[in-house]
Amino acid sequence: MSEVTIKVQGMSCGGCVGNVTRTLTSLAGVSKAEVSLEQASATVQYDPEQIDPAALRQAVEDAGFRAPQ
Ligand code: 9UX
Repeated sequence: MSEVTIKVQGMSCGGCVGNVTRTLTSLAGVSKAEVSLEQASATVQYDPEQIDPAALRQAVEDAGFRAPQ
């Protein structure tokens, strides 16, 4: 299992945190996601054989948020 912290911009309330958390944890290979509104970030535990940080960022973007590198 690997861990990465990605930037997540554009979250404005706890509902957004829930949306991003659900988006990330629904991905195959993701076991845990800790999303912080204050830090504008998400720390994700994932299986590097199934998914990578670029795909995590793309999923966040597809959910309507910004995930710059
Ligand atoms: Mo809050 Mo976010 O009212 O996707 S849920 S703005």
